[in-house]
Amino acid sequence: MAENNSQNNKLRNRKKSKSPALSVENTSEKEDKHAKKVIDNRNLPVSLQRGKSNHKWTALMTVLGVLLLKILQEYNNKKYKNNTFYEDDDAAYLEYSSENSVLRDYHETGVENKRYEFDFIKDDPVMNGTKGTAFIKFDIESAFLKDWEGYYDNGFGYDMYHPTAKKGKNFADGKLRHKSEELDYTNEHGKSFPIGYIIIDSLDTMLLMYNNTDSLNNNLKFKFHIEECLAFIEKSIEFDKIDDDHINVFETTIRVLGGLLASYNLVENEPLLKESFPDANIILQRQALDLGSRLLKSFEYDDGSFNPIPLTNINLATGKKSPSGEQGGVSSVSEITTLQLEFKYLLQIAPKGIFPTTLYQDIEKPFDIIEEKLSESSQYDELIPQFISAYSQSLYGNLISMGSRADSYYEYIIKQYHYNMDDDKFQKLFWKKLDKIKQYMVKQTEELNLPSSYDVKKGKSKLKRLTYLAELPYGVNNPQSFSSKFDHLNCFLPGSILLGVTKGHDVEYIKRNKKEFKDIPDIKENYDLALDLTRTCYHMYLETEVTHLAPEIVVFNDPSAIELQSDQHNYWYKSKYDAFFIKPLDVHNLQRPETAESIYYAYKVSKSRTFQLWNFEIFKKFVEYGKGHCLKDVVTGKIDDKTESFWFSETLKYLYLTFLSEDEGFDLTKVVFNTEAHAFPVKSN
Ligand code: DMJ
Repeated sequence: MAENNSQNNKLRNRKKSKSPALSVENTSEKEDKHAKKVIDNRNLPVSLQRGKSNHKWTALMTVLGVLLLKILQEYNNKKYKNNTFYEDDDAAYLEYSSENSVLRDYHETGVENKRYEFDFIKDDPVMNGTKGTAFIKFDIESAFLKDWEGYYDNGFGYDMYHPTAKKGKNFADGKLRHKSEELDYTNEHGKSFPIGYIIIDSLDTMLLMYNNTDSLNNNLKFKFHIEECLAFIEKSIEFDKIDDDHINVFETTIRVLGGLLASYNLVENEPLLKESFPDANIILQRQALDLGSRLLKSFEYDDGSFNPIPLTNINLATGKKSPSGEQGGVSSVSEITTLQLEFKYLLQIAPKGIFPTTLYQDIEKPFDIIEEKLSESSQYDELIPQFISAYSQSLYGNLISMGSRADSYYEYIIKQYHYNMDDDKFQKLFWKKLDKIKQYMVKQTEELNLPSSYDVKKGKSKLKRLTYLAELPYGVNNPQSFSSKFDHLNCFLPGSILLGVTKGHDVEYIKRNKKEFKDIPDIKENYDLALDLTRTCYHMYLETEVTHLAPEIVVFNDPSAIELQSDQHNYWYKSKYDAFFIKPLDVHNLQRPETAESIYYAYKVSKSRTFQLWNFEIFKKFVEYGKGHCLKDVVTGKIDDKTESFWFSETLKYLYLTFLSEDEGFDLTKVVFNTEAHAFPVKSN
C-alpha cells in the first residue's frame, strides 16, 4: 500500500498541471455566468423593489416575463438534450456524472472488490462528485476495465474470447474452454500456445489509461492488470512454438507486433510508466524483435532472397509461407502495404546488426511495385484493385473501393510520410491518390429528411446531404455504374486526410504558420471533405434507430447508384432520416473503431467540442447496447457472443483519447498510429 500511496501522490501532483481547456471548473464557470444572467433578468423595477403597490400591473408583467424566460430556457435545454448531434452541448458534459453514468451499476456494486487482492480507496477523487468531461474519461476507463475483467476471469491468455459463453481458445487449437479447464485440455490435447492476440493488442491502451487516470482505484486496477499481462508476455508467449501454417502476416503484424512496439514506446518514454514497470521495456523489445524476425520470413523467397510481395500466411515456428486460400492464392493489396510502419519502427529500436540495413527501403517495395503496375495499366487510373499476385506481381480485380483489401493502402501512404517527413515521396503520392478518389468516388446522397430543429437553417444547406465514397464494381472505365455501398471500414479515411492536411497540428497553428503548409494542395477543400466524411460516418450511428450503432455496411440513398435502379431497396431497413439503407446481411456491428478514430482526429485538429459530443454519444451506445459484445443486429439490438481485440486496442482508445486534455494523451505531430491504433514515435534521425 505504501507504494500505492506514493503512486497516488504522484498522480495528484501530475494532475495539477492540467490544461483548463476542458476542465469541469471551466464548465461550472460558464454555468455560473449563465445563472447570473437569469438573476439579472429578475431585476425588478426600482418602484417595485420598494413595495409600491400602485405598480401592481408592472409587477405582474415582470413576473410573467421571468416565468416565460424560464419556460423558454427549459424548452431550449430539452431541445438540446434531444438534438445533440450538431450542437456544442456543454450541458451534456456537465450533467454526466456517477448519478447518470451508463456504468452506474458497475460503479455501485463493489463486486469488483472480490477480484483484486488489494484494498480499495474510499475517497477516490473521481467518485466524489466529479462531473462532466472528467467523468466521461473515468467512465471509458471503467468500461475498459469491466470488459477486461470478464476476459481476465474467464479467458485470460486466449487469442479469441466469447464473453457470453465465458470461454476462449487459441488460434491453433480447436476447443472453446474456460480458463479453469486448461489443465484438462492440456492433458487431453497437449499444450496449447497463445500468440497474445488480445493481451498484446490491448496492453498499450491499459498503459495509456494508467498513465492518465484521475481515479485512484482505476489506477490500482490498471497496475494490477498491466503486471499480469507483462508476466504473461514474458513467460507464456513463445513465438517459436506457434507451429501453425495459417498465421496471417498482416493481422499479426498490426495487432501483435504493433502492440508490442507501441507498449515498448510508452514504457520507454513515459516517466510514470518507466518507474512503475521497470523491466517492461526489455520484455517487450525482446518479444518484438523475435516476432518481427519471424514475420519477415514472409518476405523471403525459398532461397532466402527478398521477395517484395509477401505471401498471406506464415508458420512462426518453421518459417513456412503459404498463400491465401482465396482467389487462387493472390495476396490482398492492403495487407501487403500495411506492414511498413511496424517494420520501420522495429528497425529504429533494434540493436545494430539484427536486421539488414536495406530493410527500410526493401519494406517499401510493395508500394513501388503496385505503383509501377498501375502506371502500366489504363484500367485503374491510380486507384487500386483488391488483389496482387505474389508470383507474377500482376494486379487483379475490377472493384475499386475504399473498403477491405484496399483501405489501409491509402492510410499507410500518408502515415509513412508522417513517420518520416524528410522524404516527401509518400506525401506527393497521397495527394495524387486523393485527387482520383475525388474524381471517381466522392458522391452526395439525396437530400435527407431531417427534423426542422436540425441546424440546417444557418446558411448550412450542405448539411442537407451527406458526402460518401462510392464503389466502382466495373472499374474506372465504367464510372457511371457505381455502387453506393459504403463499409464502416471506409471511415478511417477522414482521419487520414486530416493528418495529411494538418501534419498533426490544429487549425489555429495552421493559420499562424501558413508557410509550413504550402505543400498541401487545396487545403480548405480537403479539410472540409474530411469533416464532411466524418459527419457521414457519424450519421451511420445517429440514424440507426434503437441502438444508434452503425451497421457493418450501408447503401447510401443516391438515386444514381446501381442499387437504387431496382426496387430491391424497398425491402431493406431505411434509416431514420433517409440517408441510407441496410441490407439484412449487413446489420451486424463488430465494435469497429474507424468512426471514433476520425472523430478523434477531427476533435484534435478543430478543437470543436461537437466532436467530443459525437464520441460521447457513440461511447454511451456501445456500452448500453453492446456491453462489451459485438452485435448481431444494430436494428434490434441483438448481441453476438464475440469480443474483437480491436474493441480494446482501438475503439476504446480513440474514444478515450477524445476526452484527454492537451497535456495528456498524444501530440499528433510526434506520433503516428498504425492501422490498429498503436502509436509509434515519428522517426528520429
Ligand atoms: C482493425 O484490425 C484495423 O483497424 C484494420 O485496419 C481494419 N480492421 C480492424 C478494425 O475494423
